[in-house]
Amino acid sequence: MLFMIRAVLTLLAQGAACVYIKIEKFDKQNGIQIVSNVTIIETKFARTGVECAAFCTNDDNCCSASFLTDLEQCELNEACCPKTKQTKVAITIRKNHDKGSKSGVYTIQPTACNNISVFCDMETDDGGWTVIQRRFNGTTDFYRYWEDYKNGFGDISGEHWLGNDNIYLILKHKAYKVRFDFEAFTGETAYAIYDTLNVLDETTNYILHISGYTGTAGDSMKDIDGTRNNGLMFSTRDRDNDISNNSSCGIYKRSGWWHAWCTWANINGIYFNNGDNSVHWKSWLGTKGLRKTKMMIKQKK
Ligand SMILES: [Ca+2]
Repeated sequence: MLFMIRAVLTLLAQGAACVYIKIEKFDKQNGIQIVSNVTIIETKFARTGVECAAFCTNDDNCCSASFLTDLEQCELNEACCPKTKQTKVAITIRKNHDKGSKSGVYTIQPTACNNISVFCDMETDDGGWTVIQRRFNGTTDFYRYWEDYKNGFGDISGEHWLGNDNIYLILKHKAYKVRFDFEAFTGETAYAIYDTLNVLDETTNYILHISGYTGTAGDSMKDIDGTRNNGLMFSTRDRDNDISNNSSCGIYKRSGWWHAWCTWANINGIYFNNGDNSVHWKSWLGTKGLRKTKMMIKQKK
């Protein structure tokens, strides 16, 4: 058998219609979920935490599930398959821990009946990171319009933008930090972590809140004047919400971003370019184009 089956429990008690368990298909050799086909191959119903636990306990391939006793909700944790218990009021059922610690595509449920496929990075910085953006070979065009950035684009298991609506939904209920990872074409690497990240909904044009930099790449969440990208709206080539009166940063930088005038953090720029519209993190290597970028989030402890 080339594949193994792993159950991922995403149960919610908010109305019976939303209560189910999904069993998803994984590649046995590398632990990556098979997403090209239909990934949900079986759906079961559960009414209580005991039932939730029993499903997982009785299934040799079950990874983990948790039942929140205060909310009477049974769910997969907000982001990636948990390595550690997230809350004192949760019963966590966890088995086959090694299977649950592989990077790959997982389905998460930030709100009832709202599933999002995400790539989980389980290796970097203790794992458990939900990837928002990833580039590593230039095969996906990032010079896109508002609707594309709103809904997300690319291949979740490859280069992609998760989508502003999805980012908003994930960040909505709990506190998150964000990590950026970079690799130059020379092979050098650097990272930047911001202790706080939040993104508001589309009615605000996805206003960004980001603060608390640490890392090795420097803080590039600002523009040439030093104006912070914090507090600003999202802009794309067809929606100019930046603070530059005489130009459109979405066009000038060839990227969707929370542009000020415009940004030092142009990770959605043009791949294989150098200069103002390249994929760059200016505080690290200026406007030299980068080979790999990754933007990912994790719940704060
Ligand atoms: Ca403008």
